[in-house]
Amino acid sequence: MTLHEFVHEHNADLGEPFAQVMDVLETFAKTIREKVSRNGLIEESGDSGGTNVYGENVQKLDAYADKTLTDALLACPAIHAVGSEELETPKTSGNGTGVFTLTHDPVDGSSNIDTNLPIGTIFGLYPKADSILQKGNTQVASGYILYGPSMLLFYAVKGSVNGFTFDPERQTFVLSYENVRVGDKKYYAINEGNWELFFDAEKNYLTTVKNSGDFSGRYIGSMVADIHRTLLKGGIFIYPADKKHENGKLRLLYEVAPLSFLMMQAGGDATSGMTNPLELVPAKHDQRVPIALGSAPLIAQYRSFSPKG
Ligand code: P6P
Repeated sequence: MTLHEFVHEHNADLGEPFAQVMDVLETFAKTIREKVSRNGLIEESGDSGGTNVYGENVQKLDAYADKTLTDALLACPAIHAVGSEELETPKTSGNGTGVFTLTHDPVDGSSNIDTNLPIGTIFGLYPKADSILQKGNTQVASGYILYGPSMLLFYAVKGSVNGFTFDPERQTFVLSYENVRVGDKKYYAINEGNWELFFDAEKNYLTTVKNSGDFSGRYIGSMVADIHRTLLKGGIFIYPADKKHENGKLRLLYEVAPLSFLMMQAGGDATSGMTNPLELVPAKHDQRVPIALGSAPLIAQYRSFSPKG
């Protein structure tokens, strides 16, 4: 079953506008797959020499992907507004027909593209509202595209997560992971290079994890790839607050909320400090928050080390 067929059969409650958005995402994914597979040979390779609104280095692919996806969404009748990690302010379509706002991180982990590591696109879909600063639990859908050895698209709606693999012969995504539930393996994913920055809660937690002999460490440094492994195999992904990143590094609106919503629909859990990240109203579009997400028992164990836990 193709993605298009699946959406029409299983998400009819979200209507034709939802199917239109998923079609835009599939077309975008095919475009980026083309670029990623020829990195180093094309104009969109390497560093743009510019910086984004946060003063971070922008890869040419970041800028290309952001413009490509944002423009395609603004031309979609279903879209009222688009928020992008790369844009200072959201853009509205002005089409009068839009019923959704989509937030996206067009290329997450782009610093890994030059080493041929997996990178991803993250998206969250909300009912049309006056502001994009909405709680993550108002999302009607969220998901990611993973550009790896195969290209995957996973998305969640309330109560279910399904995954699709891109078939180059058919030039479309085909259902490959139905009704995904978070795995039960014990992988932990955290950048241990930040050990000296960690607060005692993380140091005590990691010491317990290592002494248990039950866990394996895995860290790719591309959030979509780390989250995808955590979803399929199980485990915990952590980007905590630390002495240098007082609110963590990852952005609530563009990374944390969509991936937490997806993990929870697969039976997993997520915590930002001691708070459910989906209950947080972003104070600003690029608000960063600490995050741990993964299988519920491992999140509960991590929470128990929090000073307030
Ligand atoms: P660090 C990539 O730059 C990213 O935004 C996420 O994809 C990833 O999880 C994180 O940052 C990695 O950050 O500090 O461990 O390199």
